[in-house]
Amino acid sequence: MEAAINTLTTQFKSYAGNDGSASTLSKEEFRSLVTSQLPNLVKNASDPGVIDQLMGSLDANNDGELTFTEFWDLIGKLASKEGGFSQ
Ligand SMILES: [Ca+2]
Ligand SMILES: [Ca+2]
Repeated sequence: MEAAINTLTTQFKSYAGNDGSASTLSKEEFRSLVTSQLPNLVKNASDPGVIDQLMGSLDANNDGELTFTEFWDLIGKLASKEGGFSQ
């Protein structure tokens, strides 16, 4: 689990650092992360509408950027689904 946490935080920082705030994901950074890191778990990630909707559902404070905590909600949901856990 420590390795998984390390991967998640390292990858988040790597994508978040591409533009604007280095600690949050813009929509473009989010799209880039999802299409390259979660291509099988997020269906139709290349569809801009899918990314818009997903970003909107995760962006709790509606500032157009995802903090790690906001992004984490997606990981929790995907992991629960993958593991067959009820949500
Ligand atoms: Ca950023
Ligand atoms: Ca936000």
